[in-house]
Amino acid sequence: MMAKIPLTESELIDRFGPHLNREPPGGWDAGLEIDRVVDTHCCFCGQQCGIKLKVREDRVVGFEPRYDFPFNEGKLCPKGVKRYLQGSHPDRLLEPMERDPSSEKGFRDVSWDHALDRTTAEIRRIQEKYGPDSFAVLSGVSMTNEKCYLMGKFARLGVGTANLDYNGRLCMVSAGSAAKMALGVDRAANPWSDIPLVDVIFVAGANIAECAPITTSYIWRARDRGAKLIMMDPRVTPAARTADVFLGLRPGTDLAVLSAILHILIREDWLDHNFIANHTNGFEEAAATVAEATPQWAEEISGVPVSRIEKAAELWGKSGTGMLLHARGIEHHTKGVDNVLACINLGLATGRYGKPGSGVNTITGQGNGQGGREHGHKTEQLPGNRDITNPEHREYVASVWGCDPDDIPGKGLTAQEIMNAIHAGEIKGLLSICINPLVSLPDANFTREALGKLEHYSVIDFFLSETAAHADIVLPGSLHEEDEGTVTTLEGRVVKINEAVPPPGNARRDWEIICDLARRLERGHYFDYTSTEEIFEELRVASKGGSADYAGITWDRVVRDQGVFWPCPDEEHPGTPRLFEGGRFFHEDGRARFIPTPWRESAEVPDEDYPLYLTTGRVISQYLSGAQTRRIGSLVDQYPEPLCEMHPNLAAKIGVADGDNVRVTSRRGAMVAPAKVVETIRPDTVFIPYHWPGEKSANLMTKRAIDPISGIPEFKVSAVRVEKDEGHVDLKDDRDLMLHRGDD
Ligand SMILES: Nc1nc2c(c(=O)[nH]1)N[C@H]1C(S)=C(S)[C@@H](COP(=O)(O)OP(=O)(O)OC[C@H]3O[C@@H](n4cnc5c(=O)[nH]c(N)nc54)[C@H](O)[C@@H]3O)O[C@H]1N2
Ligand SMILES: Nc1nc2c(c(=O)[nH]1)N[C@H]1C(S)=C(S)[C@@H](COP(=O)(O)OP(=O)(O)OC[C@H]3O[C@@H](n4cnc5c(=O)[nH]c(N)nc54)[C@H](O)[C@@H]3O)O[C@H]1N2
Ligand code: SF4
Ligand SMILES: [Mo]
Repeated sequence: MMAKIPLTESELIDRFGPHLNREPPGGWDAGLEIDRVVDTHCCFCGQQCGIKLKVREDRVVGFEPRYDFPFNEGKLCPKGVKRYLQGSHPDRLLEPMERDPSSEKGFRDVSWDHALDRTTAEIRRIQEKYGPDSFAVLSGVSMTNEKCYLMGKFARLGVGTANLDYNGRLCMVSAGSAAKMALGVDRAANPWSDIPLVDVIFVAGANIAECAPITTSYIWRARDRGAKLIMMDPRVTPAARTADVFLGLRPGTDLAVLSAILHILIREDWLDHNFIANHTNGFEEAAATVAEATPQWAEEISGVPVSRIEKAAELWGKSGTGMLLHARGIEHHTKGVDNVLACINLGLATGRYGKPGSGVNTITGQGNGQGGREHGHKTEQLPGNRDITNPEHREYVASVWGCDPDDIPGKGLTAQEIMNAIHAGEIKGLLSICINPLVSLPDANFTREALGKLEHYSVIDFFLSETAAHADIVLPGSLHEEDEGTVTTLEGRVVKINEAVPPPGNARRDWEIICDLARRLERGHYFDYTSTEEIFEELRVASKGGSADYAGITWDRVVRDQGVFWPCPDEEHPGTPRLFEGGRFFHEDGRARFIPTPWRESAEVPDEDYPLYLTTGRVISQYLSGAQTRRIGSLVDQYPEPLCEMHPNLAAKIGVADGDNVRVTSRRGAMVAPAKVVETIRPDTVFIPYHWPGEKSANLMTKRAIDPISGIPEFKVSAVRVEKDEGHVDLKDDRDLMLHRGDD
């Protein structure tokens, strides 16, 4: 047997990028005549700003903002401005590749026939030997609704595995589970045009200015009208610097503060009794659960002074309109679902649903984080946000797909559980598209070990991501601008992505690759599409009657009306920008549920050996695992490497100055990063952005503990030690790990 010795990650970077794409002065399009300008949307965050791509000779050479798209009205953030540099990037994958340790790149180019046949042969071999669920599929929601829907159907009917999940498991699932449990539907309650109407805004665990930059301008419009701002974060983020009340809590203690706020609302009778009586169930149980949650108790747990908790409760309780916006700061926890339920309880107690300027909303993160979590991408879900364990739902979707309900596998494992099962040797094969788990899952050393155990791994991407570097087969898929389709923005607005250029070289559109794989698996009859619009037409039917109902949405309407908000059950329906009007929720009885959320600790809290909190997140110029933004020169220049944010008191205690290297160690792993000494963080907490791989990965230290309901990992709380360091951390050598792989 020839051992498979891949290149190490640093060797791969030397030979295979990331290289930086830099613009010449004035931009690539300076002085060029442009063939066409294509209206589309940014490929990055869930705000989906409208942009125009400038095309010359089938290459994207520049961009312009779109002033006609009502959400951003021409405003963009630094990533949107430079996103167009990906297509012409020297790292763009142009040929299918197969692992070849003897070649300089670690891979050799192969034909599409060979790459697809080997993938299907491995799917068959592994499933025959170990059972259908031993081959897993991981997918991602930077992709259009059409591709997300297709991946759900492909995993179930093409591969025939229950083990399909997606990167929203690392992102949106705590908010989604809580909203479905309490309100019966998983979507923001309001269009963003409601934000300027608020009297009070409560932002819980969201770095709005850096991660939802355009939302900042909506908040400024409310502030111009005199709206008050409450921010809850262990860091004084840029928007928090302007807050009326800043709740600077210990990571992982939101539930205590939120419970104390409900306690005060009840104590002071700042409640909407009519709303509670007519539109909700379960208030008494929720009230009983917070009976002991006094502000003094919450101060002890969270470190937030009683006076601030009282002030926040008063602002929330006494203002006319009010909106609560939350994001991963409260959701990336083993109690992420409970944290969101506690926010919803505050909204229900004050009757803040279904009215202009009032609501509790998650700020969806990923580009198609909303649409991609509706149409059967999640292991527990079928299109229209149906439930894969519900016999009626299975029957309906089977009737649309033309299969027997028994042909649709059941609920499988969630993303982190899939990686655990790979590590345990229970899952032997993997196909992934649009996800970079080696950088984005917690406990990166564990993920690396797991990847080394796979008997077969095929990946579809347009760059060789750090995870793709561990693949046996790499299939060059399509960039955002190389295909068309729809995405659903963080507001629940379905918008159109337009193709600007065809895929370059021998790269193919993602959906065509998937359909070709299905044909080779002899399941082609289910995947007989000739265009993405045909996939959308099927999605409309499959979603009909589900809570995420797209039946009345057509591509024509989406283009004509600058987007359509779901639910939209028929073509005459105007769409639904604001949910719950008239106090009607999506449960069968029309009522929302208060769900009690008793206090509990995070999975790991600081102790003598690991005395500090590590929390992780983002910076404005980088996106997610960085596979895309670490290749764009001007974005890298803005924030070239991860820095460890710490308070001057902590810096003094461990004897470091700004810029000195510190070693951050948890029970899982360690990294070295320069200290960034700032007064805007709690002295017991350090913050490291997670956009980098290898020895620069914040996920070397994070923990695989997940929320029992949503399955989201606890990215926001780890216990660490921080020391001054001059040195360098050695990664486990992945060559040793890869020697275990025995399929050739
Ligand atoms: N620039 C940029 N923008 C992005 C992205 C990106 O990668 N880069 N990604 C997009 C995606 S997919 C997502 S999910 C969103 C994420 O958007 P956000 O959730 O806003 O971003 P994060 O940085 O993950 O975390 C938000 C804040 O949570 C705080 N926090 C940490 N621990 C706690 C805690 O225990 N409680 C509270 N209340 N706060 C805590 C952090 O200090 C941080 O300021 O951004 C989207 N937009
Ligand atoms: N420590 C820590 N870890 C975190 C977080 C955190 O706050 N802290 N945040 C978590 C969150 S909220 C998220 S959303 C995840 C994100 O984690 P990932 O989803 O793993 O990150 P991405 O960078 O989006 O990876 C997407 C990959 O797919 C490719 N890709 C993008 N679009 C397409 C497409 O249309 N087609 C194909 N074929 N490929 C495509 C990109 O090149 C990239 O390689 O990370 C999570 N990890
Ligand atoms: S990353 Fe988000 S805020 Fe920035 S331009 Fe793209 S969609 Fe807009
Ligand atoms: Mo995310």
